Amino acid sequence: MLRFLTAGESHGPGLLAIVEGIPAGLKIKADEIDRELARRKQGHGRGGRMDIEKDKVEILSGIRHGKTIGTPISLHIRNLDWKNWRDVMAIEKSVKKHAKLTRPRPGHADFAGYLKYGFDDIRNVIERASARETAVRVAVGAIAKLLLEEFNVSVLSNVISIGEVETEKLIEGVSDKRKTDNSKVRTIDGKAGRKMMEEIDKAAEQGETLGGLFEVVVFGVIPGLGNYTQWDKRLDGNLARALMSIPAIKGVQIGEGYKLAGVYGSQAHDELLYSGDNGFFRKTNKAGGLEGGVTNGEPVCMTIAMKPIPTLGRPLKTVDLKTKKEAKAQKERADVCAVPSAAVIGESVVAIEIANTYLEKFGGDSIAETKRSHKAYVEALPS
Ligand code: EPS
Repeated sequence: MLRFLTAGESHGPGLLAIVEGIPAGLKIKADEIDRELARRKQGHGRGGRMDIEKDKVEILSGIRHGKTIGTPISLHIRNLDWKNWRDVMAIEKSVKKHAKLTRPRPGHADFAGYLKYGFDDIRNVIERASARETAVRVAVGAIAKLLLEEFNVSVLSNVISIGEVETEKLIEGVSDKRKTDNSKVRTIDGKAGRKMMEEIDKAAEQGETLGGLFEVVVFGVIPGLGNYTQWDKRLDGNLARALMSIPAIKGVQIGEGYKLAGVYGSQAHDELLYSGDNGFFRKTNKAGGLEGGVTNGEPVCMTIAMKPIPTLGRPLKTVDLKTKKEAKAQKERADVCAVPSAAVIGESVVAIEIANTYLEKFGGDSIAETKRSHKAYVEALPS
């Protein structure tokens, strides 16, 4: 099965991931990973840091002559901003004195991390709590996406709202990669996209930040991924965990989620139909492609809620941890809105979870072996 760890501080020398479980024979080019990294970096409302970083992956192991060889894949992304932080983030004891961060931002990991570790400098918390880590997770997700391509599965996203500006929902459950990639707020709805950008500019002028909603949809999945026989094999649970682990994510809905809580059962479920031409089919997908924690053959659809970033131009009240006096929360360079980037990160973590279910179900030390087993299963599915 697929597993990975990441390491690296936001302003340290770089980010690392070690990925284990990708079968041998998968074609991978660094450019394909870089393309995903570039998608994550973009978006109206990103801060100054994104002008500094290039986000190019260096592959250190696991790939030979363009193909995986079944060994752990190690990935490295350099932080180009590191050169500006050599002293503050020095590995060895620094000769220079550095001001300590002691004014936690409400909504950030600052205060909880200070209590948990007993630090006297919030810098030790924020370097790893930072969403910078997601760059290397997107690199892992890019590999998962390449694996899924072998099975004609694609994972796409679409921003549905930023602040109070919502799309008209005409595209619910569908994403058009070309349109979302061309949108600076990663939305398929051009008109709403323009309003979202205005909303972000307005927030920036006021020293504010904005969150929003985005959907992630998995197209082309076969039925039977995930498992209802044990709690930790239920795919809906694993998708929710993966998505909730993205910084600033506060909610994950599968299918029509919250709406289903308020309607009769007869209106909440997707009736099963059968025709000679189509075999089994549904007219609706309120379940978001998952029943019992198992894919049912419909696209897997999730809606994800991101809170506004806690680093404000006009900071909230806090308490200085050293003096215990009321203070304004510390200001850091930050993004005004990172919902478009979060959508790409959402695609990536979902791709990792879905790729894992393919490997769990079909196994195989080589892609050829995984594909043989997949083909046999698909051919034997009742039609
Ligand atoms: C982040 C703060 C900003 C963001 C960063 C996440 O970085 P900095 O403090 O260097 O300005 O740009 O996001 C990234 C670096 C990234 O690659 O997405 C934070 O505090 O979480």
